[in-house]
Amino acid sequence: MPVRSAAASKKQVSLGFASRLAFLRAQHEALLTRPNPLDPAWSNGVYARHGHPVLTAAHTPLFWRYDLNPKTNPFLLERLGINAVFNSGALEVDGKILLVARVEGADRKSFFAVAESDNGVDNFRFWDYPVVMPETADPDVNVYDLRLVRHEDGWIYGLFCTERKDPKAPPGDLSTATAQCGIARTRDLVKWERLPDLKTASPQQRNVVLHPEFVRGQYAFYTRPQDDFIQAGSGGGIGWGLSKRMNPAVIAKETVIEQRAYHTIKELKNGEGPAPIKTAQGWLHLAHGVRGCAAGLRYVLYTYLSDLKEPWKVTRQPGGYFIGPEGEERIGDVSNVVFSNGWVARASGEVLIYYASSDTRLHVATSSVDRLLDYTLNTPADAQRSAACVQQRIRLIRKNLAL
Ligand code: M1P
Repeated sequence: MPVRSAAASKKQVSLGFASRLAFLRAQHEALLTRPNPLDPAWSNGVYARHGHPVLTAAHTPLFWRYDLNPKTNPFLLERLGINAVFNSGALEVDGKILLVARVEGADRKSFFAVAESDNGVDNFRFWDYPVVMPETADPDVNVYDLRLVRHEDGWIYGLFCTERKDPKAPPGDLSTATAQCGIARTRDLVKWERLPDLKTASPQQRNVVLHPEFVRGQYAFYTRPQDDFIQAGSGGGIGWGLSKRMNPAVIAKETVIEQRAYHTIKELKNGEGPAPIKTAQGWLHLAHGVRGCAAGLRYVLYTYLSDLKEPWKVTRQPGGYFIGPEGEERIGDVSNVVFSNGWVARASGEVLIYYASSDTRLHVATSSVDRLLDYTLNTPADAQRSAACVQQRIRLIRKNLAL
């Protein structure tokens, strides 16, 4: 339709802007307030899956993405897109669940942002501003996968991966990077104090997690030494180390306590998830295991238990995976991946397990400490060989058929 005057044109534009904004706001609000019931089709008894993701790119506030001023953005275009919201640290604060999510911009850079919910399964809303994470003298190029830990020293720590271009990369190689463990602490998740990066002898580190209690009077860390940026290489496995202080944190001796193993779910890599939960039976751990297949890397989650007094001693480990990608979880930026760096054990015994799928979105599964312990203590260990697995299953079948 021809525009008859400048005034009419202006009116049309502003009308278009207002109605589009109203539409976007209504759509956003509907997403944020959508209930997240249990998935009725899921029934392994170990945990319940909730049907919808708890956070996605679309959950981020409109005012993070759009310039909402009709004068400077008359078409109401997205100015700073968000690509994904996934791997998230988690903490209960005054009865609310706070997640510190990995938010990845359309420009591939990740940052951290806090989202809050009263019940931990739906109605998550991001705080107005993302986390302003201070940098060290050697600025991070990318930060991600923050593990939140309320340590017995009184601080809330955030340990995360800090990634920088490898200074030793040959000219023209724009992908070789180094990963190390960044450390910051806070009292309120708003103001963060950055501490020096963790020092270990390993050339690279990812998935480093702070143990919530002092061990032998020292800060204790789960590490994941690796030879290069992607490959765990000759070593790998979940490591353990102590440091006298956090500023700076230095691990002189790193020991692998949870090994990778041939033809298992953790053949290529593994890594600690969130900080372990203290139970009467020992420390309950959630970790991820990675294997290679024709489709690339497959990431699944598994649990294990370690000794209460000597948390570096693994006491029990069920065979197989605990959570694997299902349905739409299988597809995303990095498909066939589930990853977790946050869970919350509530006073009621309920456990909220936050896991991301395919580096794209964040989900919640609910369980309880009792169920997770039952699963971890009573699921048979990996029998290592097909014939032994058949015998393992025959024992279960015989028991059941004799009932
Ligand atoms: O893409 C899958 C995951 O890959 C890395 O984990 P890991 O070091 O164990 O291989 C991380 O980049 C993680 O963020 C990502 O989800």
